[in-house]
Amino acid sequence: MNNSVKEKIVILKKEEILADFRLAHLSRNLSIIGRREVLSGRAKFGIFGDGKEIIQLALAKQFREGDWRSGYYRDQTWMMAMGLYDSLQFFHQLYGNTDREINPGSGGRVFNNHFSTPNINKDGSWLDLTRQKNSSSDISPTAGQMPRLLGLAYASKLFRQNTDLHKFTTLSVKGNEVAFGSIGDASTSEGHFWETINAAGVLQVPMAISVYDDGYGISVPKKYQTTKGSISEILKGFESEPGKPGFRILKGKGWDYPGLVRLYEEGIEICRRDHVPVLFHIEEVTQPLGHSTSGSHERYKSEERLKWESEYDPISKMREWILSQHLATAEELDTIAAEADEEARQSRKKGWEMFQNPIKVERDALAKIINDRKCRCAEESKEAAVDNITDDLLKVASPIRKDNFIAARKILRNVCKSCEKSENLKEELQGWLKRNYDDASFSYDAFLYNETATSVLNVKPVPPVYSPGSPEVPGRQILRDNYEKLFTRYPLLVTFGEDTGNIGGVNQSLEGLQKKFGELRITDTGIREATILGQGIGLALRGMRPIAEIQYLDYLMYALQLLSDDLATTHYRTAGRMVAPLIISTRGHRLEGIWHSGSPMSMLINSVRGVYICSPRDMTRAAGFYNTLLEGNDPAVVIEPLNGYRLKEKMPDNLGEFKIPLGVPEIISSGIDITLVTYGSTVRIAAEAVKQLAMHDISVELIDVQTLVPFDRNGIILESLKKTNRILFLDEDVPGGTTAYMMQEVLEKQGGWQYLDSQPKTLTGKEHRPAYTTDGDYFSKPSAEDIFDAIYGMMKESVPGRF
Ligand SMILES: Cc1ncc(C[n+]2csc(CCOP(=O)(O)OP(=O)(O)O)c2C)c(N)n1
Ligand SMILES: [Mg+2]
Repeated sequence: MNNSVKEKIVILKKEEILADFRLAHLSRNLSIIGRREVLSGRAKFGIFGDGKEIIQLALAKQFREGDWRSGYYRDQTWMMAMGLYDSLQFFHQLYGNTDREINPGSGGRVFNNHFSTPNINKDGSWLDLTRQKNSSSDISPTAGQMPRLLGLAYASKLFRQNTDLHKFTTLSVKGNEVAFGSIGDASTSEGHFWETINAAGVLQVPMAISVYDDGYGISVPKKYQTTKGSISEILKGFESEPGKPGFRILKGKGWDYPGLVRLYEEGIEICRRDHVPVLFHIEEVTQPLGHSTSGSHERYKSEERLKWESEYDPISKMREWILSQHLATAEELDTIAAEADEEARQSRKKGWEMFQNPIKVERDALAKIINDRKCRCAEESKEAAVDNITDDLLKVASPIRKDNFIAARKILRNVCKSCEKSENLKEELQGWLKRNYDDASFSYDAFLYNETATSVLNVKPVPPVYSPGSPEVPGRQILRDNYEKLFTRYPLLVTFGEDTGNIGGVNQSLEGLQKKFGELRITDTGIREATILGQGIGLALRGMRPIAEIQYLDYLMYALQLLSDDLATTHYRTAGRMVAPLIISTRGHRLEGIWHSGSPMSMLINSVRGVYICSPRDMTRAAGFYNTLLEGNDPAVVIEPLNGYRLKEKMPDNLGEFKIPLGVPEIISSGIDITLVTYGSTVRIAAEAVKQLAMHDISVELIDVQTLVPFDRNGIILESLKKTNRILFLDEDVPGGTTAYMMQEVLEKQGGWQYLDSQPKTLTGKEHRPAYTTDGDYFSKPSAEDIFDAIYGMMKESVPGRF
């Protein structure tokens, strides 16, 4: 140990050391009590930070206001040491308390030890992120925190190196913020870890990642996880060398309090100052309570290992060290530990009461309605049922809301129809149900999308404007010239992806813009879709306006897991306290061959609810969506139609200003015989078919839905169906895919079934992906002839005399 640091700790920070000792004890006790709460049935599941306490005390000392965390479920001590979490909140999380005022990280939406801090106020405006310690919102999939961590760190690089951003003083102080990450040893086996490490080395960002190496991933030991059994050993090739920037790799021991304090002080200073990524490999870490409440580690750890873990328990080791340094007596430490234990016990009691009381109030209000009822039903069996259900409910010792609702709904079924007075009871019960359902809906359903004034759904539409001389240009030029306006208007806007920078995109939609706006704004990346997405998420959380480019829709699958698990749930899982307004720009639908012609839209819409899905039919519409999205704070995917870059469109006069609203279909051609509903590239093919059908006296109303999520917010398709009474849903997805989704929206949700005179139909791509060449496309995806035949057939069936 370095003497000066030792002295600094011993002489300057005695109180701090003892406070750390107290916190370590408190945290450990919370873990112990938390586990008990699950085993006794009061809480559902628990995963805790035992064994990792000391590392996190050292980590927290280096974490400043403005810094960011992207970690995992072991970080309770760290969060407490930063003042972002306390013993009472520990129990709110454990019981799943849905009150977001007292359980602010998630409002009970994720299980315990998944943390977050808000980045917006309740009105949707941005918080001053430089005046708070920030934690992004944790997710359970192992290593899922890594790609986002890259983005959080990358933001610092942009805020430092792009001096135009220095004025955004509530987002960053010239990029001096470190992005801290944590991960377990076993999770370093995941692809996300490696992709992130490589990208961080390439980008040279202030990312400080700690690997807590406790030797196991649940029951599976390191020898099955990591080559040579050591992550720092195999990462050696990533280490910086003179003239070859890479990583700084530091090693520490999970029980060595003074050593860890010094290690983090040294490592974070370099990381912050030089923007070098640093990896802390913390070995000799224990897990005294086992992985989680779902099992016990005695089943898979050897006697020797268990013995070693008990000897090297970090809190015992810290205690030994404090005593050896004569910083406190054994009695003093016992008193501190006892105090911490008492706090944990009191918090459990209080947390449980705070969880149970509102449920009991809700239950008692129900019981009062029943007990005060005036009517007594003549049907004795019903009368008895009402009483029995109520009695049973009151007997439940630790009720949850579900118990209350089951009882209320069953009682309602037994309210006698014949008894006039019973109407009162019925009304009162229905009132109780409505009130509490509204409340439950806020607790469990709200905030899938931004509901504040900054929702993109509030952005005022502006149509594209044309003048007589407006030229016809290839679609890509509209995107390019529109981007030019956007990059001028929004200094926080950046875009990055494969081939995005130097050549201006594979389809030249950013041609020449890197030269004009610089490499920090229009940037090439490696081939790494998952971390391109993570880079975007991290930037968006920090208040930047990223457009992450995924080169082709088919390759979005590499990023789909994070799109679904992380981005799509960010707002929801933070109970509306965090936004990540990331725009993902990709291109899809028709081209040639299995991996470039895909249109897996149902895969997308079904896995990323929480992210808007725009499917423009041309580049004017695509540009219009970017213009709209940049005015709001929601994440969205925009799928540019791959075959549209060279097709000519009229250049709007008001580039950068026209805004296409989300969820508002456009009627492309009006007609009276049948409604044809589609989106994206098939709009053009459908328009061709509509012309051909007109020559055979069939009048088709062609509707482009424009965005799949949200879908037709004003019921435009329903109005069309009321007129035509026939409908065909068309796309390039698989049978039963997005056409089935659109059909459900129109027939079931909008109530369109009432207006049908013919069987509603779908026309889709085949189940397989199209074979290579134009003929592959023709025989696998709907053509104008297929559409013609489908509609002609429907018309003939319903009006045989006419055809
Ligand atoms: C993608 C994914 N696969 C599997 C799991 C189940 N799982 C949860 S924790 C865990 C082990 C993680 O071990 P490690 O990274 O060493 O962290 P530790 O729990 O030991 O701190 C596993 C396999 C998961 N959450 N996510
Ligand atoms: Mg582990």
